[in-house]
Amino acid sequence: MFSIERKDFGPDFTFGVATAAYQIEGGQTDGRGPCIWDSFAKTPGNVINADEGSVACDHYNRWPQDLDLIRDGGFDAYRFSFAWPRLIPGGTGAVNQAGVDYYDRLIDGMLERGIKPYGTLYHWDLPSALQDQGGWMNRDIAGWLGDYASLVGKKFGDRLAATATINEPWCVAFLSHFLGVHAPGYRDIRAAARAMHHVLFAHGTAIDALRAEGVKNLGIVLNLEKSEAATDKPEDIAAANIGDALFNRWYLGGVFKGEYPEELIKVLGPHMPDNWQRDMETVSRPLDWVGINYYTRGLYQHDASVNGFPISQVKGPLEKTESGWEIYPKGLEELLVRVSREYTKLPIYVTENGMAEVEGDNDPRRVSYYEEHLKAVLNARAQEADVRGYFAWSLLDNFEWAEGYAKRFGIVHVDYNTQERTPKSSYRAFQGMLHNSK
Ligand code: IFM
Repeated sequence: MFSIERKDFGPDFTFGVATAAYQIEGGQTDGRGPCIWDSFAKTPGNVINADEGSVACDHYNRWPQDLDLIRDGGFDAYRFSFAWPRLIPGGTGAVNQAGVDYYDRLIDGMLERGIKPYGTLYHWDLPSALQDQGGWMNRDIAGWLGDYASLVGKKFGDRLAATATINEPWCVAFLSHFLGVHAPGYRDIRAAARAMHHVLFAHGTAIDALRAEGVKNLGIVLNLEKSEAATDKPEDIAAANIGDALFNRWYLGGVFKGEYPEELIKVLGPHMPDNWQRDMETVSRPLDWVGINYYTRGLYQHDASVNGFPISQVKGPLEKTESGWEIYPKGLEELLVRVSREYTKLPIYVTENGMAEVEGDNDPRRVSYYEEHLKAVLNARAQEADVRGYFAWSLLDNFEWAEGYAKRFGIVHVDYNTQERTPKSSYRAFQGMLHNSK
């Protein structure tokens, strides 16, 4: 049980759970096209245990049961993502009616259960046909995403409570094109510079497309970390500042100020697309809300052996989750306050927060993780950060990208042999809080 109560957050605060299409849907049938994660996962060495998403949690077929879990947990909202390759299998052009029908059923299923649909256009499942043309490295991605956004707007926009363009642009760009950890697995500064810009340019283009379709309540979901120096040496403080620029300020500055950190442009400038400056107005299109995904902090030290950005991360001393990430709720409080003081007065939603834990349905550490982070949200609100909602990551244990099914983030356990769902103590803690004070 949580010691905090729903009423501590005020009557209009939204509590939800979040998932993403590739991580739970499976259902790679009915006309769904291939995406970059299908081939990345099939390439030896990219994903632990050679896991992949063809079945995942079979949410494509089991969604009614999963929506019942959301309703019975007392949650107000469900943050899900549309699979671009399910709706437009080739990335552009022909629409897959079976995909449209699926999201119709899913969204109507939410509305029938009194759950608000929070949709995300892009949570990493880029159609392979677009990767064949350079994917996020190609400026045309803005038009491709814009056309896909129009389709989503036309078909579903009237029923969505909120719509986000991109989930975690840092992961789409840097993690996937510089660090090579996620699909398409590039480790190349030119690829990264292009993806870092195009992902935000495409976001702004998609906002325009959604608005043109009359879709309301639009935002983007940024993953932010609390970047800190490993010591108080000036060079480590400088390293933390570069880490902060790469992880946080590129995206916050781009979206809310139409500018990128100068220290990064010095390094990335030669690799940036021509005339990128002309896109900054689109990059910084006005939004209606911003989503922040928070998990941990980054601890940095100066590292002269690293090309480009002379920094590396060190392992911190705090208690860690099963992903090896330090548990640091204070970082969430500070980031929420920082975003609201330095970047925007828009409503903020914590669109993801949670932890990987060992398998089992008794997860007291996760209960306390959630409790401490919910308190951090309350502390941030007390400092005037306008936080309007909180989404737990995740409803279900699911495909954790390069970590496969080994890392379990769900508040509901999934037995991948039988697809049986079992609520964990963390689910019961939310249920207790949300039902008792509704
Ligand atoms: O599973 C991911 C999710 O897809 C994006 N945000 C972080 C989660 C945990 O790593």
